[in-house]
Amino acid sequence: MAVLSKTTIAHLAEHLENAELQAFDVTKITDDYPDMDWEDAYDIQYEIRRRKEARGHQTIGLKMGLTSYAKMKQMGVDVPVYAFLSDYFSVPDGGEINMAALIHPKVEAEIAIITNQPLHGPGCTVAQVLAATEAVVPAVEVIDSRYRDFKFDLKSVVADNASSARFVTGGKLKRADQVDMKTLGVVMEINGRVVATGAGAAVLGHPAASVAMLANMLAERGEHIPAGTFIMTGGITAAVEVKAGDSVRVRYQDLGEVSIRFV
Ligand code: OOG
Ligand code: MG
Repeated sequence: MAVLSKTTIAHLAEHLENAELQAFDVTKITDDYPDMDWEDAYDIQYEIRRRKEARGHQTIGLKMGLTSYAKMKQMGVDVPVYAFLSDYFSVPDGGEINMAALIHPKVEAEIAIITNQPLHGPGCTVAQVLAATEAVVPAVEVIDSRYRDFKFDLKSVVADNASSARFVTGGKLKRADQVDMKTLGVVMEINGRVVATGAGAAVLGHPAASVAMLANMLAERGEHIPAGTFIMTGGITAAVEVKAGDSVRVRYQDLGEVSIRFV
């Protein structure tokens, strides 16, 4: 049951997208709309997606967020969320990210998958996700909440496309039966110093559980995960702040490494 009017949804989508595109921070929207509900929050996110697609941007994937205990604890929340990835979020491996286009970016080490069959909820399971996994891919996400000081509640962050800003994939691609996503280790380094470590199990016990949850959450809106979808399963460790000049490298067990530099 949505609470906000269509006009308010459109206004808030424009407000948050402007903050993203012009790189300025805003106060969290629940301060002004304390009664907004989950459906409103996703309606705003879908309206931002519609605006980008109307301008010719393709939606090239989906992501889950707040799927690890480290992330939930860092952000003070307890339920995962999902969001979309637009074509211009993608940065090549080894590439540069311009700090001027972002507000206060942080980096996250993630495991991504690409599906080869549609996944429908409710009731989607880890086994179904594994059977529908074409490839497991290493990914680094750059999140950049549009909210001041990265402070938000869940509805505000859902509306803000779960802080999505940039992402990088690289390394090696493996089939689902060639890697154990649960024990797969990751090591994040900034300027050669290890800043975070973890394993796939940090993400809801198994990264595939994150994809199953995505299918089940999408079902609430009458949607599913189409075959061929690229999905980032969520940060394994807490997100790490970066500044201009930082080189970020994440090494993945069996999957090679991904790197980016902030300028
Ligand atoms: C929300 C986005 C979280 C993840 O991987 O957990 C996310 C945030 O923490 O700003 O992308
Ligand atoms: Mg993430």
